[in-house]
Amino acid sequence: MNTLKCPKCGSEIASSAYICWHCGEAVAEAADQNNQRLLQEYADKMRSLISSVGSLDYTKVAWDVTVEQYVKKMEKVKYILSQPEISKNTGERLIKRIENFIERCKEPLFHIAFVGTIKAGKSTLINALLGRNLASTSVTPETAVLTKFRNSKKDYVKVNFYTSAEWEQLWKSISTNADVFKQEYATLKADEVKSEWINHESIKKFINNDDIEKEIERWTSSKHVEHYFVKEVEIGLSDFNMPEEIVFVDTPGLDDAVKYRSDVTRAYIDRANAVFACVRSDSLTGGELNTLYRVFSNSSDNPEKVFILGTQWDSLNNPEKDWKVQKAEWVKYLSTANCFGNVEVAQRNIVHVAAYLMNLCRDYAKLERDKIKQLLSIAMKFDNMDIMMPIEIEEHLEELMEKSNVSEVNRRITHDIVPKYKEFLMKDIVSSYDAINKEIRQFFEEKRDSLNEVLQESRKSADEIRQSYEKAEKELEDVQAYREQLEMAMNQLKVNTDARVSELCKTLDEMTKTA
Ligand SMILES: Nc1nc2c(ncn2[C@@H]2O[C@H](COP(=O)(O)OP(=O)(O)O)[C@@H](O)[C@H]2O)c(=O)[nH]1
Ligand SMILES: [Mg+2]
Repeated sequence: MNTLKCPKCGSEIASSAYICWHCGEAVAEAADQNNQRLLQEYADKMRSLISSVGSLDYTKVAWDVTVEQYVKKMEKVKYILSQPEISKNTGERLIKRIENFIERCKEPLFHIAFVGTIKAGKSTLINALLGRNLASTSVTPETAVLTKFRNSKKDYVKVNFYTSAEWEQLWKSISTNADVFKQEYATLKADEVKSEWINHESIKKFINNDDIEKEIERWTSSKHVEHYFVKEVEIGLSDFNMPEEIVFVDTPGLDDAVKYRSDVTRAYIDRANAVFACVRSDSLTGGELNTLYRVFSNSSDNPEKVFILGTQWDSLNNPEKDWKVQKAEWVKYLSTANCFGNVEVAQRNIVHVAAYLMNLCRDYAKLERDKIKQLLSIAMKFDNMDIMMPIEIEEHLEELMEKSNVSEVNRRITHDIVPKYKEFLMKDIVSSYDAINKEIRQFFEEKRDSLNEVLQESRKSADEIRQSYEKAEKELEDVQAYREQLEMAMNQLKVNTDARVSELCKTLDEMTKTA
């Protein structure tokens, strides 16, 4: 790039620049007065933009100086992008991305997302990890709301609601065959309470330990009408056995009949710092593989943060034998370069789990008859325990809990993720910052190219005007010349005629004289 020094502030700028972008001084020579006026106008605008950007009130990021620098820079870019001349049509998407980035930089939170299709067993697993049933589970699709769990001194539930614009988008995205959704929405007479909850400001309630289950159910369970209008729930737990910065996130299914909700999950995969993708251990279908490929494509810098869980392992006819066959298949598909990259990591990060079995064992003392029966039928699948009667379950409880493999999932979190979470988090922020920077550069390059096109166009039209003016002038000259020729001819004619007339008169004179 050819550069020159700004005569005012001395900064180096491109020699093709019109205005110094450090101080706003007009540095180009204007062709005429009109251009001089325009240049001055833009230099004034630039100066005022530079001074407003300089005095912006930045979001404070107390936990890391580098991240704070990133936030400052992004807030400047956001301010510039928000100028009406720039934001028109194209800038808004980029502004949204920048806002999300700034938001995630505010706190050093490490999100562990549990994703997968509806009924894969995500919520049941979260309950097994939490040690109590807090996430709603059911045979019908249940988790429609992004639900976050994190450590807190006092238990609380914080609820965020959809804005009317978001609700409008959500409503439009309901698939035509979402009969169950529509039916339940009508049965619960949700439309009648809609206006009460849409645009509602967020609610944060501190709760006594025993009441928290009811409170969570009220906002997240499909049995309660309010859940339709809830966008996100955050649950603070005093017995959440993880560092303060770790957040578990239960997500709506990726095949939710309300596309808006599954899109939220899809977008969330990009935000998550580690992903536990839940797939029923008996079914790795094409659709699920596609989801897994997407998960990997968003974690390409570190596939070790992706775990594929073969859920509901106890549902296999012969869990131990059948899973061996299944897992060999999964490893084959998922050790490719676009996934785990090698067989060893795939072997390690594909883990089977039977969360429901874990929860039944955990709550054994309070189980009702039908649940005891379920537990028995699962326990009977393990030949080595030789369990035939309900009474025999009790002495094998520890063993059954170990079989559920929940402790292994827990170990992955506490051994493979927690000790390295700060390092992972910084890497994620840096790579997300780089990605946004790239997009910003691209945006401005495109903007510059399209402005250049406009400039070329207007130059071209100026040329055209000049050409047609020249043409008209030339035509005028031609007309002038023609007129002159005509005049000459006329004069000649007149002279000739005059001569002829006087000749005629002379002849007539002569004739009359002789007559
Ligand atoms: N047998 C068995 N059933 C499970 C297991 N995990 C979940 N389920 C059942 O599968 C259904 C859906 O589970 P849920 O956790 O709500 O799935 P989600 O939609 O992925 O959150 C429920 O009826 C659960 O009881 C498991 O490990 N074993
Ligand atoms: Mg769920």
